[in-house]
Amino acid sequence: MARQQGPQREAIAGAPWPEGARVRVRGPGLDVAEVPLEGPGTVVLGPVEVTIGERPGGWTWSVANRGDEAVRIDAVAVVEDAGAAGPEPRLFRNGYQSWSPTGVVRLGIDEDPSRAERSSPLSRQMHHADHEIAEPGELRSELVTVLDRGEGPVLCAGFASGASHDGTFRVRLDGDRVALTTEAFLGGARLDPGTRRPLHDVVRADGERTDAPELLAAWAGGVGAGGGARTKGPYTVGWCSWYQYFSGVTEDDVRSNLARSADWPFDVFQVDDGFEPSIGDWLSCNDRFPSDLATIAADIARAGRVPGIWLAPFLAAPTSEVATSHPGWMVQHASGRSLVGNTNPDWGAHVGVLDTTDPDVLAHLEATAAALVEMGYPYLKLDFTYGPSLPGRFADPTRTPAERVRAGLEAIRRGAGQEAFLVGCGMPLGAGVGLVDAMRIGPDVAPWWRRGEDDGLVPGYDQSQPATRNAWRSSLARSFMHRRLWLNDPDCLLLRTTQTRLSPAAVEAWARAVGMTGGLAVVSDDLALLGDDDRRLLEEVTALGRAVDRASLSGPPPRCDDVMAEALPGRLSAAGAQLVAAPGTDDVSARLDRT
Ligand code: 9PG
Repeated sequence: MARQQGPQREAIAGAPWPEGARVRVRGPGLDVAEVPLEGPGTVVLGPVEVTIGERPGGWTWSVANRGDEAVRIDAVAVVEDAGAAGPEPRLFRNGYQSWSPTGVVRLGIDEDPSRAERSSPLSRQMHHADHEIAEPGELRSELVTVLDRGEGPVLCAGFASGASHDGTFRVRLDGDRVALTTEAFLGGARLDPGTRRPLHDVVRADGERTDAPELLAAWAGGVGAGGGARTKGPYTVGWCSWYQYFSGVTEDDVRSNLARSADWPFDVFQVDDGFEPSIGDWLSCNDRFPSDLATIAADIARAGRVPGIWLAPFLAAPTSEVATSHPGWMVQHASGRSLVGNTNPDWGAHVGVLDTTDPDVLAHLEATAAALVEMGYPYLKLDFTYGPSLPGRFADPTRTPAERVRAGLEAIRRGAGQEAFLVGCGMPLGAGVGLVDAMRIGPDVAPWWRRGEDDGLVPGYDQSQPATRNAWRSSLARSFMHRRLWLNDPDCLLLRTTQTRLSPAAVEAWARAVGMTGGLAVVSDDLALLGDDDRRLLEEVTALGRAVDRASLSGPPPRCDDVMAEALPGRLSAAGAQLVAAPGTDDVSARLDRT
């Protein structure tokens, strides 16, 4: 039975409570119909009560359990008619984590990647808050969206935070109307009798079509300010081992590059995946690294660089020291088998996930981060951090996926200390705000623009795969996040013109794009392959990067001018310059114009 109370419908400054809106809850055994709500107030949905309040330009909300038994909540949602559809309706799709497909999508034409034939459960779990397959015709955006109905003003809608739960916007055409669902995603978190869970506010703003980048930047500014975003770290130039040596990296590779780096302007020197004896065991090395981690850090520091190291803190291989000594720390899947956090042949196939709701696991993460900093690594690249968001049996079933990720990150921050520089990667974006200093905002670059033979390898999710074209797409589309939520990390520069399938034009175009983001500028080449021209290109794009970064501190972040027009955008404006690029299927070229 529906009950309505509270004030009558009132216009909220900037955006009234959506007329005709309905409230919905989902969860196991929660088989209750949607309930209309005329304005701020409380509605009852079976054992659950949802209370909506006003806030300028949006609403506040909470969910409570009025019953005598615990309930599990998958999602609480507001469903509304978002107006008439005009020609070519579309939305800005923000992917769930660093690598997830991001960019404008067209209603009635594009499909949610989960709907691809043979899309894998792991892909769906990695790349969305909700791993269920989307409804036909439904497009999703996580945390924030801009909806262009095809006529009239555009609507920017976002969650004010992603710290305690995820937020998903679901949009579809309903005849000649646009239907919008704003969903607080709790992932089956248990709500005990008599308890209430506050949900993150929803904030909305209308604007002209051409205002989309400014609306996104304003949303990010608000979320960052409200979430204590770490936005004051230094502009950073560095070197990283991954995109030259991949998992086969040796200590010799690191040392030979360090020896050649005297003329290079690197602040940070970062060892990536490949040093560890096993995924999960981060404090020692495999036999390709005869020295210990502390010795390598000391030698990097002696060369005048900040030592950096990669880890996937929430994952553990079944044969790792951590998993074999603490089998109870590994998350089980509902089937009773180990939850699979990733499948990677370099890691001995399947790796599991640590239970970040277990206080012993959190103590272990804190101690691991503290030990790495103590060994001399104040720069930590935290990868595959979506792990604890996957659905499984966790020790504390009251925690949402976002809270599970965040608890792990908080433990790492406690251990690493406030001075450490943490880079998020494979990270659900909302969970990282206030904890990471920099965030990978796109998929991996690669020594190719697009690798045709990869198409269809990961059905539905080709855009998340390593390819410079994929990094390009997301890094331009998410440029507005820079120095609002963290420092953007668009992924590495690849400057070499041998041992690569990137054309010289593509090498230069990507380097300029990285510069125009104002974000981290990390080179990932064997320095023996590079010459004076390559160093001049790095100097050119880091000078540009510093100028863009400085402008983003005192003014707006870089503006992706065609973010709502092009699925693969090519325009980025900042600090009196504009990147004008022609990103194509097989190659890219770009020039810089003064504006
Ligand atoms: C190390 C690498 C590098 C790189 C990271 C990350 O979807 N995938 O299976 C997938 C695997 C690896 C990957 C991204 C996605 O790369 O982004 O910079 O650190 O791990 O293994």
